[in-house]
Amino acid sequence: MAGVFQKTSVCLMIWDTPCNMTGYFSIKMRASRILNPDEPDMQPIQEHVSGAERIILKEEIDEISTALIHRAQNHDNGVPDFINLKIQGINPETITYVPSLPVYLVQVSDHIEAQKVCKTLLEIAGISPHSIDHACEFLENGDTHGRGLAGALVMDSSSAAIRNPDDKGIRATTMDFTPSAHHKIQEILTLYELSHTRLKEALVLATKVAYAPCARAELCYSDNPDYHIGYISITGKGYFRIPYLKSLSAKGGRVFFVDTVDFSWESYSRYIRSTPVLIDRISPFNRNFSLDQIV
Ligand code: PML
Ligand code: MG
Repeated sequence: MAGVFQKTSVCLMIWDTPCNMTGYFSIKMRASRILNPDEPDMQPIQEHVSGAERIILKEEIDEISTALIHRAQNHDNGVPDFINLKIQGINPETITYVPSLPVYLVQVSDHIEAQKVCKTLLEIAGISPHSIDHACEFLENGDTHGRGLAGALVMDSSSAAIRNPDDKGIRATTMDFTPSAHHKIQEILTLYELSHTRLKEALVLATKVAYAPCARAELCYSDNPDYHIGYISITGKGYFRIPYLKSLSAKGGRVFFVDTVDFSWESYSRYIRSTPVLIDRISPFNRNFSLDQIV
């Protein structure tokens, strides 16, 4: 039956001690629905509804599982008919611990200024004008069919060549804050009145991507139609959060800029998808950052 929640699949894999001495578990939720349930003769068309993931301690599994299933069923994108929840122990030897990127809250008054700051920052990061134009054009208009990409485009920072081998976007997954860093970021977000935003999830993703082999920078416009905020992150420099970056009609998405020298899709994609990365220290937040301070 259309639009009726049908199924939750839970897949629990416990990695026993001594491998899991730190007690961390990856928990991933994906919710989708069939768009053509009343057409049994046709191939089912599955639409993504929502997804989220955390890296948590064993004692948090019950609470976070419930929260993620609740989130899956209460999303603006609609009611799912399939929810997949996967919980997997993490071998502690595979975890990379990093500090979060320093955050710069950029002050701009409109979209034109936001775009100017964006281009200046990407130039400072060493991205060629050609690659900047291609990336902005892609996030504005989507692919040749006018569609946004599920996952990110990986682009050569000088030639604008696309490194994704199969026209599919790559999703950065398996990353989070440690419990104490999580507590700290919540405190900072409350102080800056940013708790209601998407900054926390975006910062953890941008930080992981910034530490990837050959990473240079990232450009993100939210793919949520009602969210106009975007960011540039630059490896070794920070997360520059820019209001009005996205035009109202933009498709949105992410572009990861990489250096070509020594680039290997195999090791890059393995890191982006599956190396567990935990932020264990929160770097400073800087308010009222403006173009004058950049040029
Ligand atoms: C923020 O700093 O508020 C997040 C900006 C990018 C959001 C990307 C998304 O929609 O997930
Ligand atoms: Mg999104």
